[in-house]
Amino acid sequence: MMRVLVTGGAGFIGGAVVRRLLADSGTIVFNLDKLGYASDLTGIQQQLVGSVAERHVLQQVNLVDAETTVAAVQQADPDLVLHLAAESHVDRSIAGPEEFLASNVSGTFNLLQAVRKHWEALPRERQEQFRFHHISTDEVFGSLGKSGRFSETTPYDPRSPYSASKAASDHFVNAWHHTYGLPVVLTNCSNNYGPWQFPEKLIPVVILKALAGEPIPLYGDGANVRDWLFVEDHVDALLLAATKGKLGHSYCVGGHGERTNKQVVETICTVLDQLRPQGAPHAGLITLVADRPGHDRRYAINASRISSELGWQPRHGLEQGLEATVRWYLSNLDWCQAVLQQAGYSGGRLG
Ligand code: NAD
Ligand code: TDX
Repeated sequence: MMRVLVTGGAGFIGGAVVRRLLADSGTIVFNLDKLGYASDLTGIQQQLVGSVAERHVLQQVNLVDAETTVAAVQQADPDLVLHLAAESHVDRSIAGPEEFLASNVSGTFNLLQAVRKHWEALPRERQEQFRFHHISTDEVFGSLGKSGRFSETTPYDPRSPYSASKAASDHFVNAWHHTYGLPVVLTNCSNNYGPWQFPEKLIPVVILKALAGEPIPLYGDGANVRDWLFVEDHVDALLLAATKGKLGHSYCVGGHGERTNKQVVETICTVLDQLRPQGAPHAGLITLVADRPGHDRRYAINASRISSELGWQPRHGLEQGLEATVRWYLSNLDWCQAVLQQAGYSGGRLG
């Protein structure tokens, strides 16, 4: 049975990866996570029925602690590592950048050292099959003007504490490949959305504010552009890249889902008008608020490498994915309240 170590498996995307691995394959999953404010295991626990439970091992570990990280990697004894653990919210990185340096840079460094030690000690056959997949973001490439798209050859130009920390982690991963021969693959993905996303990111914030009849905060002029990808489509890409991607290569992943924030927010409001009519259109709640400092204007991805080399395509269009997401949140409002309460976050402006 293949042994897979997923870091950040109690988070939004890592959780989707863990659920897919448990559902689709004969893998044993070691789920390493510090169990921070954005972590929640409800979706995974719903799946731990019968023998599936034996294929999920939770390791509560903070990657900032080098010794515990080494021990966790040794216990997992992995054939494949999917590294998703990171502080992920740009607004929080503006308010408190230290945690991003610690988790995203030192945490990745500690994991690389622990994984290298493990990989170097593997018997030859397992060593040749072993892979380390680092999950990164399109934000490392900076901000686009009106035209053009990011690709694997775009120079790095991170502009927020979050993206600077992710860029640094990408460089460490590449250095461990070039210097020590560690077999790595990287992916740089655009904005994800879908079920189980902690309600601090744009899409769940908009849904919850609209349902509460509260102002929906749109930063700046609302014309910033993101390239939205449904989280399950990202999982497809990650598992392909992790298992079939060329070693030492990176792959850009995007949803062909470029929209302004205003368009996204208005679409959610229209879906809510149909599913939860409240007398007046929800769009009346949209309120322009002070811009995010250093707010990147536009992200867009050219995903032709992963598409031509690995045959990946997103399966969900944005409008379809957004409607499914709104329906999911409407059915899981208790979960939203529970995770917000546990995190001690009341939905106010961050950053
Ligand atoms: P998330 O915040 O929902 O989850 C991250 C998880 O990592 C959390 O459970 C957290 O506890 C864990 N973690 C953080 N620091 C840790 C540490 N020091 N030790 C152990 N665990 C730690 O984030 P997400 O949206 O699921 O993002 C996952 C990864 O994907 C991140 O690396 C992020 O940079 C990347 N990414 C996210 C998006 C997106 O749109 N959400 C897009 C592209 C790339
Ligand atoms: O209340 C809001 N109002 C608003 O206008 C929030 C929370 C956000 N925004 C804007 C800022 C961005 O232009 O919406 C856009 C999306 O914001 P976020 O959901 O915070 O995502 P973003 O900053 O684009 O980063 C996300 O995508 C790339 C993830 O959080 C990162 O982890 C990932 O790397």
